[in-house]
Amino acid sequence: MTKIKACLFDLDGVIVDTAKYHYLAWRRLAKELGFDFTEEHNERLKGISRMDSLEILLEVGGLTLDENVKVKLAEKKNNWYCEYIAKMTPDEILPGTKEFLELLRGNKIKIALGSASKNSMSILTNVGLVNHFDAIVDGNNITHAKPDPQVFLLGAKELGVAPEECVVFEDARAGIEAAINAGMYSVGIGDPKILNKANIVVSSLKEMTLEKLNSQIYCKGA
Ligand code: B16
Ligand code: MG
Repeated sequence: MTKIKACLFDLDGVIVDTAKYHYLAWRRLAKELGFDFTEEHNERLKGISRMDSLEILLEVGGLTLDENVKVKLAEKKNNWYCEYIAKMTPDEILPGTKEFLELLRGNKIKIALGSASKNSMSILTNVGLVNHFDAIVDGNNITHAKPDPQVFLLGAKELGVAPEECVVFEDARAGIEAAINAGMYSVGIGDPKILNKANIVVSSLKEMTLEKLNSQIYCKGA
């Protein structure tokens, strides 16, 4: 039977809800460019890198722009986003997260972050969670975006744990696919219809227990 030795967490949508700040900043950019960007459009950006998100936004607005202009627009959006996240406090940690991280640490299970964001350090610092992680891998360390497994494989490597002993916690379909591609187990946080490839789906980390972590679900074929 497989014993889980490490847990890897996505950031946006799992630890904190920064999607709302991404949305405010992208909508502000769209407005400046002369079109509307709805919350429905924003759903398409979850878990996607900053430049890929900009491509989707420009597609929504029907705009084709030069690469150097795109880089400046992404920078502008990021500056606004950084202003929003600078005001984040520990109150914004999603329900059950801190308790679950502490439960894992108390049971000697290693913890890593595996996020596409290049702003993860500021976010974790502002909400007071940096010291809860044994390794932090984010958009600054990777060249391939989810569903590529790079971010999670690097996390497992930094922790010194084999992929088959790891569980990934993710809110995005691309993130669950990245976990599968890494040969890891996965827990979806959110809608079971969207996250149907995960081993199990819960509505928040408040529902997670050690029993669920080591349950039969993870031991299929092990
Ligand atoms: P940044 P995750 C992702 O974080 C977000 O879900 C996605 O919306 C964002 O575009 C991406 O990070 C890049 O973020 O602009 O801060 O580098 O879900 O992988 O933790
Ligand atoms: Mg996410």
